[in-house]
Amino acid sequence: MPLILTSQHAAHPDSGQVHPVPSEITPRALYATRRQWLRDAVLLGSGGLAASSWSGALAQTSAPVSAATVTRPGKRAALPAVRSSVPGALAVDKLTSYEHITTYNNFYEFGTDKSDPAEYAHTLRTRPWTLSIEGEVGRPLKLGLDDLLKLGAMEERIYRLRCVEGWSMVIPWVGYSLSTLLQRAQPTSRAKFVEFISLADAQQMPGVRSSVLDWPYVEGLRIDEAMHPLTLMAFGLYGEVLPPQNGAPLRLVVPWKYGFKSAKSIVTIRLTEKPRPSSWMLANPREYGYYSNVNPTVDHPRWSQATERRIGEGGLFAPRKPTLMFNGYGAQVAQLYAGMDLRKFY
Ligand SMILES: Nc1nc2c(c(=O)[nH]1)N[C@H]1C(S)=C(S)[C@@H](COP(=O)(O)O)O[C@H]1N2
Ligand SMILES: [Mo]
Repeated sequence: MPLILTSQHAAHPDSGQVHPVPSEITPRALYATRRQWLRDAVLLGSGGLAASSWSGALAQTSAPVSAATVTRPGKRAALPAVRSSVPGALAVDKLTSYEHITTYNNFYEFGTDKSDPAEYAHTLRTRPWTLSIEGEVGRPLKLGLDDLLKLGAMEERIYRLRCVEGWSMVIPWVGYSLSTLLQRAQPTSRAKFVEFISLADAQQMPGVRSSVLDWPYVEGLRIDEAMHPLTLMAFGLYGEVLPPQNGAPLRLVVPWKYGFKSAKSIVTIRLTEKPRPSSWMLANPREYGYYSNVNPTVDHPRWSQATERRIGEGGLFAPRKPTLMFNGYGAQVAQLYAGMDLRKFY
């Protein structure tokens, strides 16, 4: 039943409403269904079904169940969302647990151990927060967090995340397409690339005092990659606002690229005519490229990329999963790279 839920407001991404708004043209029956589903989601969400019931629920229904229904009970502010209708946005893989997603992190601004962000990121102040959209835009913007939260209809997206280090997770994000945000700033015809710059404040981020990377953390996409509907501006996960260790209050998620492309705690988005090298390219150009599309046939200089370890599924000796080209999103994104040698343009 709920599959039709988001198609309508996907057509109105700038409705300015966090909650979906019924359009006048929605047939009454569909609208009723939509409202009922939202009520169910809210009820189940506050009831706090355990994440482990996810696979069971999947087995019983033909359509994937909203992760809003597996929201953790009130640990952080709820961020209501409807399931995305963007093709490929709802992976049916078993969800990684909230515990794993929020305790096994890469966020070097808080240290380089996987457990450092969960331990230290509580010092991140996420309010007030201002995002600046600048560069090759007709309308430069400075947006506060409350404006950002209202700017697009919140969708749930279930994405695989593949880290270049060879592990992966399945994360139910909440957010809206980055294109919704970029369109607001009216990119000029010279806007060919988009740069994402994370906060770098040594007062709040102890890792910024180390020279492991050149701060601030900078990542980039080609404009067509940035405008692709799968490219997500995420504000939450598991139906709640992002915890700091996952990049609160807003972070990028580009599911077909290695995880490091998905910059956390973003303060500036700059549209440019020329690409700027990312922090990882500057740190080690031999190991990290600009595109960094997930590609099982192109090995990292120090390890194979053919397989991955799904965090939380079995111990160290559990069989590794084969890594999929474009992390399994090829049907949606392969055409962005038509004619390019993906071994060369890593
Ligand atoms: N600012 C910033 N963004 C970052 C990182 C980082 O160290 N700093 N690490 C990246 C890497 S390597 C990965 S795999 C993902 C991890 O996201 P997660 O901790 O939410 O799973 O964030 C990416 N974004
Ligand atoms: Mo990563």
